[in-house]
Amino acid sequence: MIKSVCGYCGVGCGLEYDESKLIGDIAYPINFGKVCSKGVSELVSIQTPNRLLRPQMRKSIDEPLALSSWNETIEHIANKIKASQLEKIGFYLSGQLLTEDYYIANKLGKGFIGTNNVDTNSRTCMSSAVVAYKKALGADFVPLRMNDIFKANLLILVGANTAEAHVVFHNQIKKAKKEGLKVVVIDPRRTDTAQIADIYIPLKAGSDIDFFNLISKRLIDEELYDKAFVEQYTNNFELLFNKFKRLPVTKMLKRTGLTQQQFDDFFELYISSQNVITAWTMGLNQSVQGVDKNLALINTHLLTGKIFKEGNGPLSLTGQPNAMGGREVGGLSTMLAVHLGFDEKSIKKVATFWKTDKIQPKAGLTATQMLKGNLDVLIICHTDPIYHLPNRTLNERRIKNIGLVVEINAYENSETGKFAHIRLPSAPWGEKEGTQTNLDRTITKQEKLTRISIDCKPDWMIFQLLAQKLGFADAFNFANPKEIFEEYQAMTKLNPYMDIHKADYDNLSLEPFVWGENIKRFLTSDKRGNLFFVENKLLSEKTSLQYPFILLTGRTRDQWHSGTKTNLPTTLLKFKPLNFCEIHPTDAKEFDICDGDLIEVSSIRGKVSSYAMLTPNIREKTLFIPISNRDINYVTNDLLDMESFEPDYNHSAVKIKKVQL
Ligand SMILES: Nc1nc2c(c(=O)[nH]1)N[C@H]1C(S)=C(S)[C@@H](COP(=O)(O)OP(=O)(O)OC[C@H]3O[C@@H](n4cnc5c(=O)[nH]c(N)nc54)[C@H](O)[C@@H]3O)O[C@H]1N2
Ligand SMILES: Nc1nc2c(c(=O)[nH]1)N[C@H]1C(S)=C(S)[C@@H](COP(=O)(O)OP(=O)(O)OC[C@H]3O[C@@H](n4cnc5c(=O)[nH]c(N)nc54)[C@H](O)[C@@H]3O)O[C@H]1N2
Ligand code: SF4
Ligand SMILES: [Mo]
Repeated sequence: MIKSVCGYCGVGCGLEYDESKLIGDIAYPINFGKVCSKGVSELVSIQTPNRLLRPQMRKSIDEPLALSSWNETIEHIANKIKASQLEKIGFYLSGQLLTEDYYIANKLGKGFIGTNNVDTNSRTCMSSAVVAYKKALGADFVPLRMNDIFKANLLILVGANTAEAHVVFHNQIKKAKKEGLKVVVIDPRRTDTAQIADIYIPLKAGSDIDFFNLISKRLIDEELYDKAFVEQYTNNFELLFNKFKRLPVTKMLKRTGLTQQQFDDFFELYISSQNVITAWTMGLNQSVQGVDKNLALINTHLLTGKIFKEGNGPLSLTGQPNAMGGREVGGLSTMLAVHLGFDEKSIKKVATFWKTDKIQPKAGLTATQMLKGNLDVLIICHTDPIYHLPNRTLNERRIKNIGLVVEINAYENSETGKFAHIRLPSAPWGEKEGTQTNLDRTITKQEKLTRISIDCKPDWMIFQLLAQKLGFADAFNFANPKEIFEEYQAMTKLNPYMDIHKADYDNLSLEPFVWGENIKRFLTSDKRGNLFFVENKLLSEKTSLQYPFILLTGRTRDQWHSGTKTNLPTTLLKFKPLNFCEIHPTDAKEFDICDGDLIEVSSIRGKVSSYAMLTPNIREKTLFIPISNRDINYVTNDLLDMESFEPDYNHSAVKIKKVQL
């Protein structure tokens, strides 16, 4: 029997593999034997006909791909890199990579090639939370754990559909409810998650800042905030106090679409709850004001002092299995490594550790800027930017301007593959080993369960081959993931609060390691949390007579994003439909649309086909299409938050029409 962990979502459930069967690990401290449909079927996808099994190359994307050898292909990439200017080389990584893959790619890009254009799909996912945690708490640090819900009295889930996106955590919420936890769900859709809520708040999309400011204002006006905590541990209270005096309360409430009674009912529960956790995901992060939304939420915890205490705090629910590990290693172009930035002191520390003088002193391009960067070489690994970036038509045009597009993937049916000059086959979950950090700082280990298919290689090895070909063999001579992890562990010592060096690689699959458990204070230089005054600036795309609906996008329980692994003919999955458009019956009637009708939803940028799903569970003039519809991003807008550079996926103005058959 081999113990491993699931490689899908940020919960990070423990699995046991026995005689080719996967089951939940009862002894594992995160899931205690529970798993969801995706976890148990991890192995099914290894054996699909969609696997990418050999390196392939072509001169132009108009030609078919031809088989090539590893040596020839890696040499071709290395030559292109050598002939390029540093700022014209980019690495587009993924929160689904293992820590060791991430470490090598970051070390190669930022440390040895000398380009800081090393970023990840996490930019589209939780970069708003990263920036907000840093601004408010002083570091990108999740100050509580999932199991704190068993110590809390109230859990507020805002813009998070745990029933579909963090399934096993959702089961735990249900369990905690039996022990007295109250749950509030804030979402423009009455989701499956909302079905378990004590109070469901049908907020209008895009009005979360108003909602959290209403809470903070009321706390201040009625002197219900924690004065001693605010005085001793926070900055900027005076500013907040003065600004809040002039807030247009009636207008704000109107923007949320809630009645005074709805807000008052919530506030009564809120203020009578001793221990409060607020958890959020894409409903807040993916926004042109994603950082501000996070800050408005964190303000409520700083004002009430409900942070760094058992059962309290702002809990960002990271989506991908190792987005956290990526953040720690330095997988974002806006940081260097181990949470260090591009200041002179940090660069010196990292350069000395890596024994290099190539590190550039400024942040690189973000994932959301990479395709328009006129790059010579873009290496894309474990992610599908053409599928996932907003305003797809534009991206399809832009990617064609890149001299060499290299895609490293374990499956051949991605959307980006259509634009790649080189495709390299990697070994997926089950064929490789390495570590990942789940959403609450728990470092776990995936184990190799079967042999590697034909010509595939683990991602770290592909980056190492390239590094060696580029002449950096001395710095890239790792024999296995354990050696990489141990070098990374030594590196974490450069950052005093990172105690990852205490973990034991060999023991991780039996006993995961939780880093940062002793951090019970703000990590700012003055050890105080920062309050920020933020306002809803209404910067998202606005509806009009021509485009009268707001389109929301998000997850379905049994599908993993583009579905290269989960949307398979042979799969055990697909319990839930994958292409539907939730629409309120009143709106459907206006457009003469019946349940199941084929419809077309379009924005000024493009269109997508879907099937109408009539439901009173969505607000009027709001639509929802899941991202299991691969064409979704032809429609979405490409506005970005100017601090986190995260897209505004949930607020596109669209129109709808029935397709006449
Ligand atoms: N089954 C499955 N699970 C997954 C994934 C998957 O592909 N499939 N992906 C993983 C990843 S990478 C991520 S990031 C997470 C995402 O996890 P979640 O963010 O929980 O999932 P989503 O469905 O994207 O969106 C959450 C909710 O935000 C709501 N929302 C939209 N706009 C607003 C708004 O303005 N305000 C508020 N309050 N709510 C709003 C939507 O209606 C939706 O119900 O899921 C992870 N888990
Ligand atoms: N409209 C809209 N767009 C969104 C979102 C949204 O909510 N709405 N959410 C955004 C978010 S939060 C996210 S995280 C992104 C997700 O977007 P993507 O990261 O593009 O989605 P995936 O389908 O998970 O892509 C992972 C790729 O890795 C490949 N792969 C699987 N295993 C391996 C392996 O071991 N090695 C390698 N090299 N490749 C492998 C898979 O075949 C797949 O092509 O989408 C973003 N885009
Ligand atoms: S909840 Fe997440 S980590 Fe757990 S089995 Fe499901 S997909 Fe895997
Ligand atoms: Mo994500």
